[in-house]
Amino acid sequence: MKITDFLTADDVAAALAECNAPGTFHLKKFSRTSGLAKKSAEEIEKIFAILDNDKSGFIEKRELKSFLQHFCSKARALSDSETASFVSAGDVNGDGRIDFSEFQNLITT
Ligand SMILES: [Ca+2]
Repeated sequence: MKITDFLTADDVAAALAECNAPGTFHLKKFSRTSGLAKKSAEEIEKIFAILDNDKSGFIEKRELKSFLQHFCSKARALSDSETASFVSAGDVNGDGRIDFSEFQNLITT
């Protein structure tokens, strides 16, 4: 299963176009445009499991680097500063990684 199975191709293409230039990735904008923000808790759980590549139960910074490639294999990698802002925006308990409830809050609020 892929994340794009939960979204429409047009919405994914629009979301990727908005952050094509390095340094322009903003998760909330991406979530709204791609439709991620409107997914149900069950769907977000499946999406989280896909992003948690090593099945640790957390999304770590190294897994975030390839975030955009889950939407298009040719998409760019996120930069260190983009992954750092991704984590700092969502990491409520300060452990340096994103758990499921943090991820859900990040993309839906
Ligand atoms: Ca992980």
